[in-house]
Amino acid sequence: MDISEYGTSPHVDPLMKELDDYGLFKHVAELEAYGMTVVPPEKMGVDEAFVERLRGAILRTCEKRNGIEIGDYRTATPRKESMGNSWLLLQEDEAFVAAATNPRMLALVRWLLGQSAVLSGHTWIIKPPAAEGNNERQTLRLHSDSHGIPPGGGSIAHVANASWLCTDYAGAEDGPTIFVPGSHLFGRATLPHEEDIENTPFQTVPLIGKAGSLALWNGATWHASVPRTNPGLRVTLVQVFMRRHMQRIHMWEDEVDPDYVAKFPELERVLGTHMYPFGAAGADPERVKTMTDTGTNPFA
Ligand SMILES: O=C(O)CCC(=O)C(=O)O
Ligand SMILES: [Fe+2]
Repeated sequence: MDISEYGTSPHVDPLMKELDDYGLFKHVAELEAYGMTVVPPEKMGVDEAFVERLRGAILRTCEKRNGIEIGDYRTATPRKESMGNSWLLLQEDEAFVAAATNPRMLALVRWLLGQSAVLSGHTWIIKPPAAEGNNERQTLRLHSDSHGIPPGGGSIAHVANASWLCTDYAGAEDGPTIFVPGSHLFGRATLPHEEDIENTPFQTVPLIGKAGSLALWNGATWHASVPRTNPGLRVTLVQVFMRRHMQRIHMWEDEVDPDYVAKFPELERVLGTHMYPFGAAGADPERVKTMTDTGTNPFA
């Protein structure tokens, strides 16, 4: 029996089909059980050319925006603090559109956040080797990305982090993100005395994956980051998705040329709209619909 074929649940039925076609159910189960999963490139339907294009777009944009020269990412040692102009990337390169609209990624994101999930914001992380004079805030304390969701709001995901690894994360030497598996089930953010990875009582696991993998986590899953001791740069594209009721990081409608967005229908969908704010004339019926639908079902 295939329940989705009965057509009783229009929001989740198409997702079941997509996740089955893409062979992603293991990753859905990991998201439910552990609050995180890493999908290898071959299951994401991406190849080396995709990774090279995305990594190249990140490095080039970083050089241009911040007025620095990075050169070969396998040996470079730029200062972390010199690479800070890193948000709002869509129009820098169409590689960022491809990253934000990968169909397999969106199937998993919509599992967590519903069909109305929106891209809230995106940024890169370029992490150089920690060394004398180049060690600014390399250790990130344990935290949740679900800012603003109080305890009690944790039975569904409100935020998802979909990060493309653009270099290999083979072990702790690569300076990976680390996670507390299952911590999304606590339904609250970390408290100050839980955040120091040196003495937190919670067990962590490192994110391990080849370049081209997608690391996806429920925003409520506690995570941190450790210093890099290997040479070269860790390069990551961080994409934050949210349910539509959340305040997005970027007001895309003010930031991206509508003609550019109109070229990519899936992009138009994930940039989303919001029911609020109202003008003096009140609600725009078009924008109300997507918001009221989400009140009916967590997969809407
Ligand atoms: O540097 C890292 O891997 C951690 C980044 C992080 O906390 C995030 O992307 O939400
Ligand atoms: Fe985070």
